[in-house]
Amino acid sequence: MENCLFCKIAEKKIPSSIVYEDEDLLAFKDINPAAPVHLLVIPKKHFATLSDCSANEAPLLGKMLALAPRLAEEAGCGVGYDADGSPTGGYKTLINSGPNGGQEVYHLHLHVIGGPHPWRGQR
Ligand code: DGP
Repeated sequence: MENCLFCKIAEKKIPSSIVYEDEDLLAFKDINPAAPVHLLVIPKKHFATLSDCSANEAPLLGKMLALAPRLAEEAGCGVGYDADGSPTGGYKTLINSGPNGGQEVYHLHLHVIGGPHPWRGQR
């Protein structure tokens, strides 16, 4: 889509630090990280918001979500378990939708945010 920042990133017209790519998705580092690990997963196809996706997009949305643990693991913030079985590490997955949802870039994206950060423990 013309004049969409993340479409331009997906088309490599604007540079980004890409960590993953396949035929449907691109993942790259957020330019303004909120934590030591802050990645964005986008579909290459343009959807302005999550609300612009229909049920037909369920496989694509599932693919985006399923990529998050793999990227987190590779970035060193995957969920692990102590010897006593307590969970360690971890990351937050987040999709902002619309102005009241805090969305700034109107191309669907999933945040993957890992490491100690101000939101830890908050919902
Ligand atoms: P959101 O508020 O959910 O729309 O988040 C948009 C994110 O996009 C924000 O965390 C900063 C990031 N961002 C904005 N412009 C660029 C850019 O040009 N490159 C990269 N890598 N990230 C960007």
